[in-house]
Amino acid sequence: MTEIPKDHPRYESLALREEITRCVEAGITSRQGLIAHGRGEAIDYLIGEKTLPSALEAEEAAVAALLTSKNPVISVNGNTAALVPGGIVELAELVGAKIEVNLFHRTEERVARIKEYLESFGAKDVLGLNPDATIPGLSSERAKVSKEGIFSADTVLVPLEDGDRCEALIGMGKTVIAIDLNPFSRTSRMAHISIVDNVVRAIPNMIKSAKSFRYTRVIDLLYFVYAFDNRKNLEAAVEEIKRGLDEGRLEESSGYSKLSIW
Ligand code: PTJ
Repeated sequence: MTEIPKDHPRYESLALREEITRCVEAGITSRQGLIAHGRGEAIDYLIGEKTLPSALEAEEAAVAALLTSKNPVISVNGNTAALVPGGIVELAELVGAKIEVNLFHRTEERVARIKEYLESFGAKDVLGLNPDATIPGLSSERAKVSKEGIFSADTVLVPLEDGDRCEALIGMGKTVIAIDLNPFSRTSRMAHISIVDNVVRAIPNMIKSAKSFRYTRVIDLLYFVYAFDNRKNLEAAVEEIKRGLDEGRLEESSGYSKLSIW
């Protein structure tokens, strides 16, 4: 582990890298998870490493969808477990969702480690260790699910997903909520509600929303869900990325170094 100085201008980003690396070493996150994390970092940089208004809107709609579902499930992979273990447990409790470990690079040992890790943050009855059902039409290891969890869920929250399972879940008639920094990914395009935000900001925002919705009527929650337009929301995220790039290019030279001979 590298000790990151607290006054480093990129402290938060570097500290997350340390955490995810630690979780690879602890057998929680896959090595491939590091590559996925780097891809996420690059896009996060482009959106200014902040929650966009469009993402906040998607996060509220997602919480409303979870709260109005009969059997909502939060699917957890190695990256999510590393980055927001406590947040997942708190959100699941607030919205009445089950937690199921579901991995692309599945090994029984890693599922058990993630389950144990989530339990150390207070999770109870984490599913995924003994899958007894299969998602039809999906050939990856992600197809292995539990009957009482993802298989029978009406709504599934899938942070850092791959497009194939997203498509398969939608094919099963489920409402799918994705958290994916990439608004161009197949997952983001396909999900019903796509949250283009870093999972480390999205989950705390969703916890806040869930608390603020505590006394909201079901009819009003449903309004949030039905009023949400995923395509429009994704377009807003792409516009924000374009704006960020333009502003970056036009920005005055402050912050840039020049060679003294110039
Ligand atoms: O733990 P496993 O075995 O299930 O494997 C998990 C990974 C993430 C390795 C696996 O699902 C995978 O390969 O995912 P992809 O296809 O690389 O997709 C990950 C998506 O998540 C990409 O679009 C990334 O931009 C995005 N992403 C990466 N980090 C974050 C993120 N989105 C939100 N928050 C992040 N911190």
